[in-house]
Amino acid sequence: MDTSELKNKIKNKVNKETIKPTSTKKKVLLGAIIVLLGALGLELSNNDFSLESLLAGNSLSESKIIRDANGNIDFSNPLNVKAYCELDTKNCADFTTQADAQKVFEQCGGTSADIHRLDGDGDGVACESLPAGN
Ligand SMILES: [Ca+2]
Repeated sequence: MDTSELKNKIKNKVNKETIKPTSTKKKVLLGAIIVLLGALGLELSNNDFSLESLLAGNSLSESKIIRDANGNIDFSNPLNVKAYCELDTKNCADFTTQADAQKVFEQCGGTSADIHRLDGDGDGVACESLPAGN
């Protein structure tokens, strides 16, 4: 092995080692972007996943919203409670009726655990400003 060959070998090694961290960072960034776009896609396509739950690091299955035959969120499933009640993700504007808001408010623990702050005045009635519903 002559000197120039050795030089080249060292040069290649140095290049590899200087490039590697950057390319790993890029991969991680790209991965993060893909995950975010994927999560956004789930949200936009109105699939039953809680984006907020995903972003908080919960898995896809933990973030899935399970509904009953009538399309209502099934709070008997603990995963729904996790996806809906562990983070402040809802406002009164997210509900069509007071009854819907009341349901989430109560399922998430009512007045003592009003994570979404749906009952600002603390009287146990969530989102009084919304139409009653049924
Ligand atoms: Ca209230």
